[in-house]
Amino acid sequence: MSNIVILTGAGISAESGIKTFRDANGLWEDHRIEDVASPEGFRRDPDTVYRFYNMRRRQLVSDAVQANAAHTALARLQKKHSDDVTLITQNIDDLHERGGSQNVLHMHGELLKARCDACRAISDFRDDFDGQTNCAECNSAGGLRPHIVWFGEMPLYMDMIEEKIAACDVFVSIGTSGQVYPAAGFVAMARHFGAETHELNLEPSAVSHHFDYTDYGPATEVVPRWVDRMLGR
Ligand code: BJW
Repeated sequence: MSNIVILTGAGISAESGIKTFRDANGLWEDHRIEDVASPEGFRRDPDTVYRFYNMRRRQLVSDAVQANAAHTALARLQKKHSDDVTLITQNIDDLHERGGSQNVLHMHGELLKARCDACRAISDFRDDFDGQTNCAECNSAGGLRPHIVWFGEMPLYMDMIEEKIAACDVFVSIGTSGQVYPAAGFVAMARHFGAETHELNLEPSAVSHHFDYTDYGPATEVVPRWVDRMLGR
């Protein structure tokens, strides 16, 4: 029996052409990420926040962005491993799904979805939207916001995530800097419950001391290698 929990971050999508937060120096057009990715920032300047996510959505749906060998390797592990494989991502892109993974837990939300503050409905959106766009469910305008977990908001699926981490034998963290909580605390939780812990990243993360096994390099190299190892166990 070997249940695996995988946590991914921006580094797994870097070689697909999506900039990580650290690559961007935590800045977007001179705005701090905390300012565009927070409820306060949205209240202060909604147009800038809609523009920020519209620009990123356009990039994501363009032909320039495709799943890479790290995404497809994890989908292969999910298909071939005999026990439970839970895939948690902090990423708001859909590259795990495009790489063939199913049941991905997007703990920080999804760029291709919008949420209506008036009726709470969550709907698919591949095009731009803003404060004037009507909700497809209740038809009211002005209530749509990106379906994203901003700073200070509660990440999604936390009950299920904690349950899976408590029951896993192997916890692996891939392409995340370990600077944003609660995700950065998952490794300590997994260790506490007795799991073996693995880190795959370009460089040691802020929480690298919690890992039993580490492999540093580009995700498209280290992830397929790690998947082969897990399947060969
Ligand atoms: C490669 C690579 C390649 C590059 N191959 N690797 C003080 C102390 C502790 C906590 C707090 C605090 N003050 C506030 C908090 C809480 C706050 C927080 O953690 N803040 C920190 C900044 C200090 N967290 C929250 O507010 C969260 N909510 C919360 O805590 O609710 C209360 C709660 C309590 C108890 C339980 C549960 C909840 C919400 C966090 C929301 C984060 N949202 C964002 C933006 C929205 C999405 C978006 O617009 O895209 O999510 S922030 C941003 O950071 C984004 C990411 O998902 C997240 C993590 O970033 P990630 O993925 O690690 O990216 P990078 O860029 O940091 O790192 C990339 C890594 O890849 C690097 O290591 C590279 O080396 C590597 N890499 N190329 C492999 N080719």
